[in-house]
Amino acid sequence: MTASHYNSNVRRFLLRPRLTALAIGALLAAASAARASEFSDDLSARRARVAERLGADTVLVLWSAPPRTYSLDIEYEYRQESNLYYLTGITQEDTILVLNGGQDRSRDVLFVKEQDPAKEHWYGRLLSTPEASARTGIQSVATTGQFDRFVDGLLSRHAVRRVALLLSGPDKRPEAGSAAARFVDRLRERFPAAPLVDATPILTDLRTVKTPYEQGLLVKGLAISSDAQRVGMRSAHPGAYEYEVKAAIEGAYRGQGATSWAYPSIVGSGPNATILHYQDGDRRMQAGELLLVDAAANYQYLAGDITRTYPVDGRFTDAQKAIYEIVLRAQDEALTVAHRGSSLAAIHDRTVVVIKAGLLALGLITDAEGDQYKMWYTHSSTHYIGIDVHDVGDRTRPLQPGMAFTIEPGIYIRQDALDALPKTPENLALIGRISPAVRRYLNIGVRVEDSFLLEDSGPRRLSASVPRTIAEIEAFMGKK
Ligand SMILES: [Mn+2]
Repeated sequence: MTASHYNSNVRRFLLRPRLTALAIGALLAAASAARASEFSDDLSARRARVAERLGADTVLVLWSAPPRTYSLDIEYEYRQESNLYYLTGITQEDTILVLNGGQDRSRDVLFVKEQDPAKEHWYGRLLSTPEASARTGIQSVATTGQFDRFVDGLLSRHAVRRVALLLSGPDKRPEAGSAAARFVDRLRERFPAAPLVDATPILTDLRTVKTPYEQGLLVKGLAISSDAQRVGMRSAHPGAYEYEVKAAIEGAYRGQGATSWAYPSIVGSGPNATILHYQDGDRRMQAGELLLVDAAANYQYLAGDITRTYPVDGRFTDAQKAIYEIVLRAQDEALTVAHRGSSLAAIHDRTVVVIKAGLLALGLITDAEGDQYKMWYTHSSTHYIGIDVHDVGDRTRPLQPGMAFTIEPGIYIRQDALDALPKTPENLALIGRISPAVRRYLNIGVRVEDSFLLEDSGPRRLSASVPRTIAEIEAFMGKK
């Protein structure tokens, strides 16, 4: 073996791992670019729409949500700020987006946390700047440490006359103590007159109509949530604990790739079904009771929302049926007005008409004209869904295809509702008249909720596979 052989062998040996690593790196980059492309295209289109609304003289700056401490050195699961996620798809903390109004997208910059092998050993991988660029479709990506210097340059440019931020409260300020608030203080030092604009209405407006990409995720996420609701229905039986049903449902989400709930699961049996946001989950359910389950998954930052109420032993009692049928009818009738041009407010109003008539017929109210029904129907019956489960959007805005919302009427018969009434002569007379009915339906809580996507052909029930009518529920639970 000659020296040159030796050298070339060593070179090959030394080079091979490097080439292999490069080749793998190239493959990973290509694979992630391919996976991300549909998403990054959609993100790019979202940013273009926001930029158009901002106008060419305005620059938008958005910050990631701060991490929240659970206790001592443990943090809550990180949740990205919804608007930043909407425009970047980035779920890391310490992320900042600078979006320029108008047509020119080349000056947009994303700032991400600098990679750090020591921290990544403890807390997981951070995106490299090329990865962040591929994921978001933003050409210029820098590290967060470079943001301050970038801002100095940005603000010295004459072309930027207005700065758009997420502002809130009556005096339209960034959240106190936030990175945005510190930014505004700095801005004010140098440019006391720089006008601040609230970007919230633009983002709210755009987020209200889901993009085709978001619609696909909603459909998929609701399929997972629907399956989980059916799993929950199968796991309920007399003697089971509420937490068993909760665990079965949340296990089903995670087993199908939804990383978490969209909101903390509500699993309430018997009297707990009348507690709107019941959290404990430690009660043992009994035959003859209803179980109310309000639970859905967060799937890739899109939230579903489903509620079913069903008898623990699989058979509704007559009293339970009477209440259930009113709630079901309210949802069915509300759906008939959930069409293009209608509004969430109109959907809710229709549920009120049906529930008032039903409560009057059962003797639970004496007057369907006024607000007596609010003793038993204590919440709004519809909200938008999206990145947030109670998603942003104007409730009076005319519905159009691409909007997603719930319809969720409910009736909850609680002694507390009567006890809390001021003891006026009118109220005492009312209590006297409705007491027999209240005793008959006491502690029954029923809510029926589905998630809908408005399509060209009308509202599509994304949670249609979860048994809903009395006959469907009894049949499902009879052969589970
Ligand atoms: Mn809801």
